[in-house]
Formats: sequence, C-alpha cells, structure tokens
Amino acid sequence: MEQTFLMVKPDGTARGIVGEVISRIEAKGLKIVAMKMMEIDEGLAKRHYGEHEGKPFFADLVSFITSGPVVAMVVEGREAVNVCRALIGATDPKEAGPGTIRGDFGIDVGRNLVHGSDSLASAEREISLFFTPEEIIEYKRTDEDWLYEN
Ligand code: ABT
Ligand code: MG
Repeated sequence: MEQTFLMVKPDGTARGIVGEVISRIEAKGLKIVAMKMMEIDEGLAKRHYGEHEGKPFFADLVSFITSGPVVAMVVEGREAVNVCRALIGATDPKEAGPGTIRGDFGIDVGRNLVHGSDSLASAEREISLFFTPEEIIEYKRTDEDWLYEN
C-alpha cells in the first residue's frame, strides 16, 4: 500500500468543498489515515513548495497557501499517489477534465483547490513535513476485501 499527501488549499476551505473532497476520497476506496485543519506559516510553505523557489509565481504561491486554513491529509491505498492525482485532475483547472476535483470546481491555476503529491518520493517528504509518525493511524476499512482483488 502507498501513502500520499493530500491537502485542501485555502480556496477550497473558504469555498466549503472540504466535505466534497473527503467524500470523493472515501468513495474511491482510499483510506484517510491522518487529517488536520491548520494554518501554514511562511517557513513551512517555502519548504513544501521548495521545488518552485525562484520561479515567477513562487511569491504568490507562498502568500496564497498561507492566506487561510488548509486541511492536510495522509491518504492510503494501492497506487495512492497516482490515484489521488487522477481524482484531483490537471494542475490548471481550465484543462482538468470534468469529474476531477479541479475540473468540477476551479478555473484559475493559482486557485486550484487541492494539492496531491506528484511522486512517492514527494509523498514521503511532504507527509513528514506535515505529520509526525504518531499522527498517522492504522485501521481497517470493512470493504477492503472487496476493493482489492488480492
Ligand atoms: P500542487 O498540488 O499545488 O503542487 O499542484 P501541481 O502539482 O498540480 O502543480 P505544480 B506544478 O506543482 O504547481 C504548484 C503550484 O503552483 C501554481 N502554479 C504552477 C502557478 O501558479 N503557475 C504556474 O505556471 C505553475 C506551473 C499552481 C500550483 N498551486 N497552486 N495554488
Ligand atoms: Mg506539485
């Protein structure tokens, strides 16, 4: 099983789609194993988006992600990284397909509602930025035997 980091960004919390995001994760069969609402400070924002440091949109990105509460999660499941990216949709909501979170709820690339780790290595890095090991909880979904063939 893989774990990935998923986060409803300040635009998503402000627009009241936290429940919608959680519902889609649960409906897909993925398991939320850690979750908290929090405010991101500048230091954490810069570490989280470190790969974009120096790019023209970096300052806006940091001020946006620190502008209001986010809901951070660790999501577990088979190929969870790719499955979550598919649920979220393309980076630019204008191009994200209908049925994806960004495709259904967003328009602008700088207001794309949800973050999902883009690789297993990013997932490990981002999970450790936001959660301690003790905050990640192990439990069984009762439908696991039917979600997975083996
Ligand atoms: P994140 O989940 O936010 O990391 O988005 P995603 O991985 O789909 O896309 P990347 B490339 O990591 O974008 C990070 C944030 O930067 C914003 N962005 C990106 C711009 O504003 N302009 C750009 O040209 C690009 C490439 C979009 C992403 N988040 N926000 N908010
Ligand atoms: Mg990214």
